[in-house]
Parts: sequence; C-alpha cells; structure tokens
Amino acid sequence: MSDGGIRCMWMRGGTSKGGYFLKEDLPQDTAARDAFLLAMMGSPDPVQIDGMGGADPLTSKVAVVSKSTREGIDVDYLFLQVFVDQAIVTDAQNCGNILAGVGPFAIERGLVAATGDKTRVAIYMENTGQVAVATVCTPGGSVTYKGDAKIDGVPGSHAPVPLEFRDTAGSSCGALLPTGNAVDVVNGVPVTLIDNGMPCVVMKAEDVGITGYEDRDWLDNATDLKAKIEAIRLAVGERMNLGDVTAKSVPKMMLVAPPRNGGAVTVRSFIPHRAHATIGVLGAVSVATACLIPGSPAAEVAAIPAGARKLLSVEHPTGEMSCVLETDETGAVRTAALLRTARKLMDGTVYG
Ligand code: NQM
Repeated sequence: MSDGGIRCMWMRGGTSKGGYFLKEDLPQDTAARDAFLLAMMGSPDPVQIDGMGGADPLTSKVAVVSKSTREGIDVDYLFLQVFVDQAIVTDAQNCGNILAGVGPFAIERGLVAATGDKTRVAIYMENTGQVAVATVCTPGGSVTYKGDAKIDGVPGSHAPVPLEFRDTAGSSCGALLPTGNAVDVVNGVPVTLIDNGMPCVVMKAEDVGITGYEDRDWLDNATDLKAKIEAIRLAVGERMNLGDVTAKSVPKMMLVAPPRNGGAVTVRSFIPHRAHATIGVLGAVSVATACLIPGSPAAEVAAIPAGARKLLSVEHPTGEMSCVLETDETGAVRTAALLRTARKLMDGTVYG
C-alpha cells in the first residue's frame, strides 16, 4: 500500500481535524484499511513524524462516508480513531466534532445535492446506529466555509454548521445509565456511568483531588491523577457493557466542578489518556445530561436552568460549548443541538 495514494479531503471538524474519505476509495478489507490509515497518520509514534497526524488524538481522526440506502438518510458516516502512539484503529466511539465536516464533504463529493442557501444533511452514524442532522451553508448551490459563527477552541469565525441529535441515549452501552444507577462508587469515588451519545464516567473533580479548573498541560502531566482515573476506567468497562476497555478510546473520563463563567458546569475531560483541549460534542451532551440526573455528582455541582428546553453552557479549558437539550415530561433528554463549524483544508491524494 506504500506507493498507492488514495483520494482524501483533510478537514477541520469542530475542534478536531482529520482525513475524510469516500468509503469506496478505501480498501474494503478492514485490516488493509487500518494498515493504510496507520501509515497515513504516521502511527504508532508519539510525534507522528512520518504521517499526517498532529501528535494528538484530536488530530488523528478519520471519517469514512458513503451514500446511504436507508430511508430518510442521505449519507452513512463511520468514524475511526487512529491512536497516536499505538497501532490501533478503533470504531468503538463516535465523534461529533468530525461529524461537523461530514455534511460539507458529502456535498462537495456530490453525494448530496445542495438545496438553496442551506442544505440539511441527514447522517447515519454507523458507530452507534443513530442519526444526526447537519445544516450546511450552500449559497448559490455550493458549500461555503466562510461565515460569522465562532466556537471556542477555534480561532476566527466560519460558516455555522448546526448539529441536531435525537435519541442518543445508550448509543454504545445499551442504556443511558448502563448500571441503572445515578451513582456508583468505584475505587471509593462516586461516579455516574452514562451514555447519551458517548460513554462517559462523570465524577467530581474534587473527589479525585483537583479543582476542575486546571489547564490541559497541567492535566497531561498529572501522572498520579491519570493513574487514578485510568484504574477507574478499566474497572467500569464491563459494567458499562463495553467489555475490556484497555485498548479502547471509551469511556471518556469527565471531571466536573461548579461553573465559573455563568455556565451550567465546568469539565475537564480525558479522552481517555490525553486531556481534551475543549470537550467532545457527544461527550458534552452526555455530561450535560448527567447534570440533569438528580443525586448524581454532576447535579451536585451544576447550575441548571428551568424549563423543558434548556441551554446548558459546558465550560471547558479554553471556553465553553453550548448544548440545547429538550426534555420530555419525565425530565429525560430527547434531543440535543449544538453549533459547530468546519473547514476544508486540503483536497488531494494521501499516501500510506
Ligand atoms: O464527543 C474527542 C472530539 C472528540 C469526540 C474524544 C467528540 C464527541 O472532540 O462527540 O467530538 O472524545 O475523543 O473530537
């Protein structure tokens, strides 16, 4: 595979970055595909010097997109996380940031026709079997990445790509609360094991000995803290119906604290071994959902707005992510909406 190049678009999706491929362009055999993607990213190598990866899990990501044959769905999207320093390519998680580039990519590749100034793209997320709807700016029938929308963690402003999610509970764990409990105590730490689009372990930062306001560099160098939360992660994999999670990128570890800037909650997340520069999209939806569960560690620190339609600002190391959650009469979250942006960076041929 070393000499054969493959058509690829490199894009920023939200606060992540990676390669976007048409499924038909990649090797159909999974082992051959993964070998190509590892070589393309330059993994395994902490600096990914011989590849396209940015030496960070947030920039070592892949979207595989194809036209969908499903009723009411435009395209199918498979997300692949390429580990930086291990020879692992996993489809065990979804990615709502890379999702932000899927709509524009699908239109650019001709899988979806633009419909006026805005084009809605219904996306089936193959990793979790769920649907998201992205709205892409298409003035004059072609995609634009220019616009006034700002998201924290990305300099400048770009065209908005609003994302809507419906019924994401239990995406990978089979249930919103896979143990049926709002609180489980693991290694002496009260946690909520939750999956509203992303399997997460949510705990109070103070319960693992930090404030919850540390920056990414500090967190990435906190060896004892990392060992403590990795021990919790490995202990809960089976309980979350995820099996042995040693070589998986889920569950994500979410350390919450009271908001400091008028938001609903503050989060520091490990994804799962590096600290996140911001927070994942579905990770934020899952944490925001945990804040609404009475008696949970997140509910104890969160400031929750009233009403069935709630705007929850999730504060993270470099700003905030606003999640709009719609709840039903029981208080359960039914839909979530978030604003992202995306940008085409390169369109060409990539080599593995
Ligand atoms: O939670 C990082 C990211 C993500 C995932 C990660 C994401 C999501 O920020 O939906 O977007 O948690 O590995 O790209």
